[in-house]
Amino acid sequence: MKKLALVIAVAALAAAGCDRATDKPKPGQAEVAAPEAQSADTATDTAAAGGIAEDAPVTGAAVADDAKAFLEDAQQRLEEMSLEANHASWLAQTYINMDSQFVESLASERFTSLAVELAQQAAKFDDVELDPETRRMLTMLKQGLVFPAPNDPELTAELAQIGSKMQGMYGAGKYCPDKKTGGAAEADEGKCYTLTEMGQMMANSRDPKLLKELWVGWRKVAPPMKPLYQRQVEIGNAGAKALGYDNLSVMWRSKYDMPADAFAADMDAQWNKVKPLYEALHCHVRARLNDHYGDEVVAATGKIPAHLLGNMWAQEWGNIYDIVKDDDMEAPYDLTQLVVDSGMSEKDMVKTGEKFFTSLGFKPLPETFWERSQFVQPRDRDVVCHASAWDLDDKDDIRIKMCINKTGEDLITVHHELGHNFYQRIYNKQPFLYKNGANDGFHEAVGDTIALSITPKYLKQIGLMDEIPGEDKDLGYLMQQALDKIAFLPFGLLVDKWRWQVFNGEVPPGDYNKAWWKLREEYQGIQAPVARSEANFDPGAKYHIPGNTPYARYFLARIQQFQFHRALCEAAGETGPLHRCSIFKNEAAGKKLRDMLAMGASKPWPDAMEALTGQRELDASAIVDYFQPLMDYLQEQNKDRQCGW
Ligand code: X8Z
Ligand code: ZN
Repeated sequence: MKKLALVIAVAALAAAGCDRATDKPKPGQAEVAAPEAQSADTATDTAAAGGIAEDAPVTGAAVADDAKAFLEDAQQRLEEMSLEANHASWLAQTYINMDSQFVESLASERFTSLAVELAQQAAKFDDVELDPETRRMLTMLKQGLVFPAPNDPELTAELAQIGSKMQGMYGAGKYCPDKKTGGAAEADEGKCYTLTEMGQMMANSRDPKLLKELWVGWRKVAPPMKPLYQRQVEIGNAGAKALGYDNLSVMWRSKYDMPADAFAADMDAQWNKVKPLYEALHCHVRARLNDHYGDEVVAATGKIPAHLLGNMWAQEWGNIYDIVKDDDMEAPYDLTQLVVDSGMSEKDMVKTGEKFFTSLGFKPLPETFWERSQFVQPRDRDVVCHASAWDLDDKDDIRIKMCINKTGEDLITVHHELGHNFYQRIYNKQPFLYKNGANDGFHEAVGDTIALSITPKYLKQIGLMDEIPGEDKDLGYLMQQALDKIAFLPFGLLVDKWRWQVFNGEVPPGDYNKAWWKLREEYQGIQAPVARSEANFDPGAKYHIPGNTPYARYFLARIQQFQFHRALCEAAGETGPLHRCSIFKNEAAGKKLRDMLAMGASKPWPDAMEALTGQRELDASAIVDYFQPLMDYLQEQNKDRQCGW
């Protein structure tokens, strides 16, 4: 979810990246410049006035009170300022034009400069002994911005303008087939395709020529972004330095209640645990694609061409289930078919999601949610269609922004977005700086956790299915799930691996695209279907790069959601296999979830994890166990194949 336009600056403070509010400042390793000394008296006066005097020494017993007064004032100012920025951002994303971008970037600029000013003031308390609560809030204040600007009005304005511009370029991006050279998509002469339309075509077409054309066509949106992105990184790095971080990479990785390098190492450790599952799935999918398309299109060994996996970025492969399944591997249901057959509208899809949450004891969504959300793509203007959830006022003005298609995939995404909104709503009694997820992975995991309960049993309960299919259908169900959940993992990992290398200078602008494809090939075992060069900027064709939404959160969420699901099913007293468990209407599970979510960011994330699961760490065993029956099947299928790439 995104909170808003502040993406750039403080996303911390506003709505959520697909919840920008998610980026409110959070604690983490403080690699901040040593503070200057400041006397207690001076600190008191200046803090009460809403600022810390330049060069004033911070020492003495009264400093704790000063810090508290400073925090109180800072939170109030940020809350006020974020309101303006959030509304401007909503406008810019739902009416993309030059005026809305102008207004958004001004609001974002004001917000960033306030947040930077406050972050720098917070750093002055670095060497002072304070109670853990005050320390946590100060750290969050310092770490709140996604792209901090240095303390320079011109650079702050430039950064804000770049952010609005790139977001607009992505949102308004279209592929217009070249009529002269012709193409598979040429049938509709003169038509330009939106990303939403192309996404549907990538999901459903099995024509490799058309798929390749769309894959290449969409990526034409990105090269003009490259100089903007490069400049954004320069300014953001200067901003991170001014806050005492070596660079933005360190700052981004410092938001997880552990040192930056320990966080990166934990991500790698989790990846290593799920990698065998990914490799087995990759091997099987490649073999099936080879059967379907033949050697000319997909070789039986090596990397898989990226345009054949049912998704514009090859990040989730559920749309090619029909190619991957065995003849006798019937899935228990086709969710798209169920949605279509039920005759439900886009709004009904959201109502269905809401009902799941209210069945767990969450308050129904406010009337304004229904009045102000965007569910369908408007016909008359450009909007940013990438799904997001918003919290505009940190109280009750929550909304989602989607361009819903009546598909199973979008029904799941509705649950994902509502997870952000219900989280935002339930922690809205916390102080401003704690109105956030325990970490950003938690925010991304809530709705997905609920969606893991969209099992046949649940679908029967809500009248979408007549009978619960027998266990013989379980393997098909697990395959469908794995094509989305397991296939995503390396992509979830590599997007920020790329950004971390760009931010720390390991990858210079002249190597942006080469480094991107190196990671795509190494981790996902896929390859571009046509030659790429530095004239391309393929990372820019993925929303979260121009949209400045950190991505490690989605990798974390994929691991965490299975831990959450396992714990909630246990609370619900479910004893069967996890893939058959649904917590719909379960009071005990609902209470456990609500209690954890209500903590917001008030405690380090291991505390929140423990409250729900009894564990204090990420534990990939939940996802590995969930898919064990499928893993057994894949190993059997792959036994005479040469796997790997
Ligand atoms: O961006 C999203 C959500 C909004 S937070 C729709 N997701 C990532 C993506 O689409 O790339 C959810 C899964 C990963
Ligand atoms: Zn999300």
